[in-house]
Amino acid sequence: MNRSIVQQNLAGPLYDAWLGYLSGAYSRKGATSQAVPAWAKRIYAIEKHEVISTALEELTQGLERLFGEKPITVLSGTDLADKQASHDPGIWIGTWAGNSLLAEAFSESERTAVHGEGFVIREDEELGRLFIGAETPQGVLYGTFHLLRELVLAQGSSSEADTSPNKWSHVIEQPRNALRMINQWDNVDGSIERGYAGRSIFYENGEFTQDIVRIRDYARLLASTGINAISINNVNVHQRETLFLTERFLSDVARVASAFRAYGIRLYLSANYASPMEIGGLLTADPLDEQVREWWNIQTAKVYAAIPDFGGYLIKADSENRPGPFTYNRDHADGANMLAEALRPFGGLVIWRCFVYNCKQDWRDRSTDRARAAYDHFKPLDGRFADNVILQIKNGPMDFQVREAVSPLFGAMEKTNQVLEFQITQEYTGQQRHLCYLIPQWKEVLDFDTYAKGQGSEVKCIADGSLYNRPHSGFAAVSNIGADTCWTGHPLAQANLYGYGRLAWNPELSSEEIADEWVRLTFGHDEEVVRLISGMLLDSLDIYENYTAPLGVGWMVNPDHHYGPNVDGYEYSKWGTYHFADCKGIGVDRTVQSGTGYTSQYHKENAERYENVTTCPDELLLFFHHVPYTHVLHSGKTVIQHIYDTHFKGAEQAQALAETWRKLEGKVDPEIFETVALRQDNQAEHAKEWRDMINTYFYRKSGIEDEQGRTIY
Ligand code: GCV
Repeated sequence: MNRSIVQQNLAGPLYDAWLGYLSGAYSRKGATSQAVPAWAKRIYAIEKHEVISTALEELTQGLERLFGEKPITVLSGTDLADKQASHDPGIWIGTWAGNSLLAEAFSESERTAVHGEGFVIREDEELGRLFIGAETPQGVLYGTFHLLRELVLAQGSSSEADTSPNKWSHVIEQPRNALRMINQWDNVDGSIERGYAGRSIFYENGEFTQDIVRIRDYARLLASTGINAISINNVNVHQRETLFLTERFLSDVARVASAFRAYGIRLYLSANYASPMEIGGLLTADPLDEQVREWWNIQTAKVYAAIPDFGGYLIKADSENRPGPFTYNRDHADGANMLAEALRPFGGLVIWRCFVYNCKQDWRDRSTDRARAAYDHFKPLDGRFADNVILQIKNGPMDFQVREAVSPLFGAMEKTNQVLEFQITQEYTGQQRHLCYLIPQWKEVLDFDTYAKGQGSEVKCIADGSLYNRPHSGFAAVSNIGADTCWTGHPLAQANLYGYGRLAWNPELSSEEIADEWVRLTFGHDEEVVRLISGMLLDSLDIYENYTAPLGVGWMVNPDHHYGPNVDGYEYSKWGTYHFADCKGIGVDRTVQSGTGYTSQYHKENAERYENVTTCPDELLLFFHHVPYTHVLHSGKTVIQHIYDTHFKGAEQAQALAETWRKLEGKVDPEIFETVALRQDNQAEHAKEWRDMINTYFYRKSGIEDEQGRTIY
């Protein structure tokens, strides 16, 4: 192995993220020194497959970093036969089909317990051998990353169970979700829509970047958490990116695809629905027009000629001024099925976004409700989509607010493939200048019971396809990375990227487990460091919610860039995002009885709970109801007092976060320390701005004094 895995000029704790394998002086702190296991000295990998070679490279480098000794690798079948005969210790990696020893090392029941990208690890203690086996090379790679992660975590454990060799006697892992996807919102000019971590690592000045090493390093980070798919350009496909499907750019796309392929990740492109007109010279993009259909068939075949394992198209149509089938009086099933037909011969997928709403609403019109839009558009189409179409549904019906209801489309379409869309990039949650660990928010969505097939019909069972036994399903999320050395602007925002991948693999992991893993992998095992950073992460979402828009009403941000408080920023705009505050009360009436009727989009149990102001949960009260400021919450406080209290508290908590971080000086890498310290100080200052603007606004509107007489302007 003569190639180092990571980009050398950037390598360091910020860049290595959670894959540093405790290489730095700071992250070594608290690690127990482990005896080098007998098997860690030699790796057998006889199969010739790119992804197995990647697994081998990762394992070699990881074990060397962990134990200070570079393992010997045995690649050829002949060597292997000798070594097997001599019963040397070592790690065997490979697939059942490609390596007979691996097939023998596992029982039939173990082999049938995993399929596709799952893996089994088994140790033969007596012979000092460890086997990582899977049905596919991807499974082998995930097993390899699992082993490395667990070895690092074991260094922080004092429990014998964790460090004893028996730990490896039997590990079986199977990803819960088939599609575990990342969406880049990168533009070919090098900018990133809603990106807060520098410029794009994919593009600069209208061309693909030449720096394939950085892209490979990104693939590596993603694969280590289990990600298996990526779309590499913004869903808002502009003129030049429309050309990605053509000869002009296809060889560049293919180059990027091969960097991801080495890590078992399939590449997708966001495509412009109007491509047949914009680049095909046709006069229409009508999905039922024969010429249009033929154009997509031919163009798609060209894409597959360049990238045989191309994943498919991600489509944003009839949304926020993007073209779509509505122009031709066709519906979204017509549009999606046309693309499905073009992709089907190659096994490709259409991932069709449900973020479709009227973005030119009249703010005076209180009957139109943006929250209703996705369900109203797509529910009637259930059963009409081709089997290689997947609908991509945002977690909430509005747009990635810190708090909003769960989209009622989950559980509404039993005959349609669906993936759940999260936003890792912190558009509305502090833009990676504020700390906001999003895993607890995502967990709430995943655990939300839709009651679609009675109790126990949680969103996670719809996302993984099990509730309706769908052939395609999974997770997608908007990436939070850019060309910053630390990838994510705020170094602690790496935890969101890591956590997304881990949750997509296993939605049963808790926020606490994920935080603990990430902190230990990134910062080492000093118990004080682990306690303080995990605590900061786990408190951060509530803190952010406390000082921003109250009780689920959302928005209250500056238009366009969406950073910072502006209570009426969107109140008289066309975007359909209103709070309706006046001198008497606030909130959006989405009830059937007196409002927009949105509550009826849920199954009975949730519909009734949200419809009734007395059973509606406090945290979503203003999302569902318009109430007076004097309305008393379940907490016993009035709405106005809740607003004052949470905003004073949130600003204090943000200050406390900054102070907690300061305690880590000298205990974490100095560069990380300084970068985070600066951001936490800014967050503390900015939280005061939020506090004062929100409190002052509602004090002036309502004329109601704070019970505690604190300063409001
Ligand atoms: C890529 C929100 C964002 C847009 C984004 C859009 C979407 O409206 O502000 O930047 O566009 O969501 O998800 O398509």
